[in-house]
Amino acid sequence: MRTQVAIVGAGPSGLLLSQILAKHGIESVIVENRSQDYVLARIRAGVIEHGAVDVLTDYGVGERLHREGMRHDGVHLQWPGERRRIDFVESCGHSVWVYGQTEITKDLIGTREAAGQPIFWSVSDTAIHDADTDSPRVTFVDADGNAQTIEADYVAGCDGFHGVSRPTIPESVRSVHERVYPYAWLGILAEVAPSTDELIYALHPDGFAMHSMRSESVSRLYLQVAPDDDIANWSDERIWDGLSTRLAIDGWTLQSGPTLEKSITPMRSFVSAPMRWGRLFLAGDASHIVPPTGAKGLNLAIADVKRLGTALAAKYADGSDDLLDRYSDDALERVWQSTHFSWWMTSMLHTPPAEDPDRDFLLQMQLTQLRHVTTSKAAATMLAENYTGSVLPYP
Ligand code: FAS
Ligand code: PHB
Repeated sequence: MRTQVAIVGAGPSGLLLSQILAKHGIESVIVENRSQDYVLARIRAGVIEHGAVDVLTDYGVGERLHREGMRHDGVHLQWPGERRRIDFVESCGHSVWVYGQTEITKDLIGTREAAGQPIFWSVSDTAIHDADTDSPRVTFVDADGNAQTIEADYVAGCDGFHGVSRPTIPESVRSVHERVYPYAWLGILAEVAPSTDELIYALHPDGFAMHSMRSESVSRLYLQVAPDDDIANWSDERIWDGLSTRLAIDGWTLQSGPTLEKSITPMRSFVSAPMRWGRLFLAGDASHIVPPTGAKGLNLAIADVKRLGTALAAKYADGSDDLLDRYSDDALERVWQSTHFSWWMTSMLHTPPAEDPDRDFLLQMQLTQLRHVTTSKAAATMLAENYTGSVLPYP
């Protein structure tokens, strides 16, 4: 088969790219190695930058977000004995929205399927060929076991951290920067009304904790755990005890409820450059990973595909290569800004492991940082601009 853009991966970046391209009259075919049900069941991001909300709205997949999502104008930062609020609107004039990545994926799949978008689910043996020529190809085995080939003008690698796209770029061309953190996140989805109006990020000697949400009846909460910990060690009772202790503050009570999902996610910062090789363009987690503390992963993926979609549209419209040639450098500017912010939030809010010789000194630095960012207008504005995504203009 032949198309204009072959997209590997039906996560938020692959699906949104196909939607953006379609709005510009550009055809694409998506191949995904998981089933549709598996992709729809994944619990991931929850905080959406205002610029990302504008992209989803402008490309016709924002209606339910505006109807069911929650606009948050601030965030709570906490340490033992203190909970203080940072007002985003007062600090930088922008807000964020809380709306599950699961819902965004549902909206995108619904919209693409209604538009007749070819998506091959449950494929295997995906491979990208001749990306450094004018006629790249993607080969795969479809769900029925048939070998298939897509000939395309361009290939978009939207297949996440463990995909085949990034390794298609020769190692001699790639430069990788990585930090693996000495802790992980245990996340739960719980059927209980949130006990807070806005997110709470808490530093505690026992470890970081966070209270987020998905709706007025579903909460999302996280605990810092050891990177090699096993979810089997964490009964629901132990999880709620940990959350109550770490989020405790006078005059406030955490409501607990039935756990719908629980899992442990490792934490790393990872950037692979360049994000383009010949006619292969990487977007989202295929090229970069941030620890979720800054709520940046999904937002970066959306910014990447807005930028890539616009560049491809310009190429097909008037033959100009300018935006395509600038794609990697321009995208990496936002990637590094978000990578720095996510590392800074993670370092400020997570308790160093017991074996760290500098633990006590680092904790004093973190407490000092938290006091500063919640009292200094300049420091609060720095956090607000980065958290809302207004620190850099959206592509
Ligand atoms: P994805 O990984 O979502 O999608 C890639 C797709 O490619 C997958 O469907 C995969 O199955 C498919 N694929 C892989 N290999 C393939 C192959 N060989 N052939 C075909 N298909 C293939 N980000 C935030 O902004 N805010 C948050 O609050 C937040 N919380 C998170 C919590 C958790 C637990 C996790 C894991 C991540 C979180 N993130 C968060 C980051 C997350 O949202 C990612 O950044 C986002 O899913 C990136 O989207 P994609 O680039 O589309 O990659
Ligand atoms: C979430 O709601 O899942 C969430 C929110 C903020 C983060 C990470 C995850 O920083």
